[in-house]
Amino acid sequence: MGGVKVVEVELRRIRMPLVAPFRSSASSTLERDALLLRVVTPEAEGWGECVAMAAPTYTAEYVDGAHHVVRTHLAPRLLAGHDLAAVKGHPMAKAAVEMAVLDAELRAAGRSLKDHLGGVRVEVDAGVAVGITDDLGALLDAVDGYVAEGYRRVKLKVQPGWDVEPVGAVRARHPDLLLQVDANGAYTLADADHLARLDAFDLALIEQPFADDDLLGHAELARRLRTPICLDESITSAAAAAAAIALGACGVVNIKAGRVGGYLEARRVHDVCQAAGVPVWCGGMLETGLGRAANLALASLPGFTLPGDVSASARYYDPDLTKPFVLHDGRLAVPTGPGLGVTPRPDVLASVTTDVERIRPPA
Ligand code: NPG
Repeated sequence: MGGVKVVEVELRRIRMPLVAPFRSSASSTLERDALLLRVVTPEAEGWGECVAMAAPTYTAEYVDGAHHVVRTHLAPRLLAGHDLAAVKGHPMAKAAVEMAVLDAELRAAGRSLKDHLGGVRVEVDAGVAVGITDDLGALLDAVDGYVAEGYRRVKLKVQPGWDVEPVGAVRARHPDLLLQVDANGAYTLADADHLARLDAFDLALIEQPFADDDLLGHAELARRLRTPICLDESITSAAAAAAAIALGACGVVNIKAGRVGGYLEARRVHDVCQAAGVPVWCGGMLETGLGRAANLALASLPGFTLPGDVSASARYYDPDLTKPFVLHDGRLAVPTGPGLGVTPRPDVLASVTTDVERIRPPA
């Protein structure tokens, strides 16, 4: 993102109904209230999607806050040609700005995000995240449906009171399924013996069992469990990944560009993990087709050896904002066109937009 001239930044809020509600220990969502960015350069325009949710329950960021920091601090700096690194924190807001600028630059250069990041795969295995349900029957029905659709990996959300029993029930019904769980930090080290009961189910990993700053707790748990520990919220940068790996706090890393401040830092997290022999996978944040396209580009890098939370559009949206991503034999094609390789469909975009604001450099 070196010295590109941006002449306009558009901030657009959208509200998209979810195909099915999504519930975890960190959030409960019926519709996606998201911030989109469109940047205009003399040569092209580019789209960015901010993954911050309505409430600050996953990490500290939330969509109104991200909107404010883009409008007040990031867009003016971008339009003035200044570095965004001077602004502390706000990785999801920065990632959205970077995504839009990268898209514009790559479109002007006729180069795909996949090639720019160093992607090597033309398609990636699709995984799906299944939220907490009202009862076991609803969970088993949901998992059966996704397995029938061809998903190659299932992740179950867990929390205290919803763990050993539902995970055991899914495992009994699907003995060979690539299965993993995600706690979004809902446990503490005092739960270690209880969590060790999950070892019976041959899980690929347990994701973020403890609070994001508890690297030592995760390292202790890793010594007590056979199931590999994967970190999500804890991994805020390539430096954080290096520290977590050195401490023995994780054997697997979930990479989300929004959480680490952008796709370029996400690639650096990938590089750190690959050098350490730590497998990575691409997380998801209920992205529209724009973010989904970028996630597919990221997931095409060589170190992404585990299926991620990159699902078909239909898992979340109908219609999607872009041409829908569809499963073919449990896989999704990585876009190959310039930039993200996709753009919003004007009719859908118009129908989901709740607010638009354009910022230009001061005259
Ligand atoms: O498939 O996009 C997806 C969602 C995958 O479970 C998923 N995301 O904690 O990883 C997570 C969770 C999440 C969703 C977190 C929304 C924050 C917001």
